[in-house]
Amino acid sequence: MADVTTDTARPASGDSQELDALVIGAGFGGMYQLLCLRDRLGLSVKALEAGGGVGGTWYWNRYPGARCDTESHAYWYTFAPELMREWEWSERYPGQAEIMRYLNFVADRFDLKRDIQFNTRVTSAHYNEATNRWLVCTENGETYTVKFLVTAVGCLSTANVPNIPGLADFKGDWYHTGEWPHEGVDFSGKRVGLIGTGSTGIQAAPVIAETAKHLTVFQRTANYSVPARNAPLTDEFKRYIKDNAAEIRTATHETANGHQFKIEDRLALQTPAEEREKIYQAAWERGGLQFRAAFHDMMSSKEANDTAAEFIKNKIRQIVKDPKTAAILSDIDHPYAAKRPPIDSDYFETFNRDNVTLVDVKAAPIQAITQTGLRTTEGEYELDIIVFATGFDAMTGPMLRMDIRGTNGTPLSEVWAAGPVTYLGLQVGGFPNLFTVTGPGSPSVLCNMPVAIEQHAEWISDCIAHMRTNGIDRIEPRPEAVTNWVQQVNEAAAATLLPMATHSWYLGANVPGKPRVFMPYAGGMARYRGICADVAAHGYEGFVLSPAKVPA
Ligand code: N01
Repeated sequence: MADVTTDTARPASGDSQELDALVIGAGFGGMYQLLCLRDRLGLSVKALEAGGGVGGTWYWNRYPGARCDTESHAYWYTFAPELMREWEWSERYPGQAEIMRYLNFVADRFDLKRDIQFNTRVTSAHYNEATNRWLVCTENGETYTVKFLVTAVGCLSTANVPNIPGLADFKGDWYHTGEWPHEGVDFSGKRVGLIGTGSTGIQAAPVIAETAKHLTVFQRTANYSVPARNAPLTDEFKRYIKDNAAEIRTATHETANGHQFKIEDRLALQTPAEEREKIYQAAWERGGLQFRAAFHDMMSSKEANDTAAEFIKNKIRQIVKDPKTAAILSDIDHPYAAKRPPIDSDYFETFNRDNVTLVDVKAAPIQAITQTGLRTTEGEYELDIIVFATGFDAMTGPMLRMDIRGTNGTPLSEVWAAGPVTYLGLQVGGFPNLFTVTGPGSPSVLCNMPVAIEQHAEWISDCIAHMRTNGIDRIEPRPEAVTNWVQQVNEAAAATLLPMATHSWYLGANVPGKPRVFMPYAGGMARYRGICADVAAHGYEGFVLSPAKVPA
């Protein structure tokens, strides 16, 4: 067992604060977990948050065009009916600023901020087997000794800035979208280079193009996108939300992705071509992520998926006037929605602007960033600003950047060396009383996040309540339960087309050297919810529950 007093988790100064529980993070997940543990269980608990305010992902991702891809009436907390009555969204998809207002409203409404310590980054968490406590250290040198540790660190909170030679010499300014300056960035009169065409780049490009002198989009992998069709909510729809809040909540609990819409039962391959085209056209006009729900076989049959892929590729060719640009944008190498499908507001239309250029960096890779711009194998592009919309070290990155050690001082990085292994995405073997909100192995990023978060936070607090009622002090998964769950995660992914996007961040393929393992559980949120409920109903099957040690 590691001696926690002699390693990096040693208190730097002063006494360690003792609490029942500590939550790391104060985004959607951390805020609700804090509320559950403090207000429902009555624990002494605090949340530590690296940012200067609540919001998590939304606190950091302030890039131009940042907006949620989930419709607002499904992107909120549903645990309190009064909250759903009191809050009113203004648009079909909430923008970053409105989500921040919402999360601050919730934090104030439930007086959460008094137990959140901001500007506090956790650097390490070491488990002490003798005391059955976690010793948690922060960058500021504070330490906490807690029985329960819950990480709510988000799945997409570790920015991935690619290691392109020469970045340090660049004389202009550069930014990663996930660490955007609070004061914003003025693009007017500037030559801007945007690297990355995932959901973020696709949201940002049209907005940057509005004010930049010139925008050059560097595309490595062409991507699908469907119009979002964002618009202000009508009074009638706002009334519908208020009158049907409970039904909307139930719907999000019953669907595979935690959205309010169901995946249609009909099959693309059994639908006559003309009718299928009409269905896709209607879904295109309606807009949004619901496009992928148009047919049941879209994510399980490549042939069915091809019909959706071809429909979108044709749309790109119709929208983009320059045939060469249209060809590069529509040369997509993976099935539709095998990578997270973006939705957009005028993304493809942006390439019809005089001040926007597309550069294919798959054909001519980026070689270096120079003092004055960026060089590919085909030439140099003069730039004043570079925007990296290059994604995140997703799911495992936020956990592994902390020095987390379990029993015997074993580092989490060692246990996850070949990819994340968890039981239900909730716990890791050998890390007792450590819970992960939307951890790898749970539906997480394949689900509408607040829905996944509420289920996790409630399951975790129910589990801790069960422990307290039954004199149980320690919980961790059995090795065979972990092995079995990892197999289920793999099988669930294999039953879909998701692994066919071999360069996706779902597989960790966007970060050099990261193990290629499909990380989220693709079996569907509704099914997962049932599995977790069954596990709890059967006395936390698959977990080892140990009573408090009798003093010697
Ligand atoms: O990141 P990504 P993202 N040279 O990893 C490219 C969520 N989200 O921030 O595909 C050149 O998807 C990379 O190219 P390739 C959502 O879950 C939600 O866009 O690796 N290019 C790709 O094009 C989403 O999936 C919302 O070949 C490089 C891009 O950068 C997740 O966040 C909004 C490169 C990265 O795409 C991440 O999306 C936005 C290099 N060296 C995002 N390295 C809402 O719902 C990377 N790329 C609001």
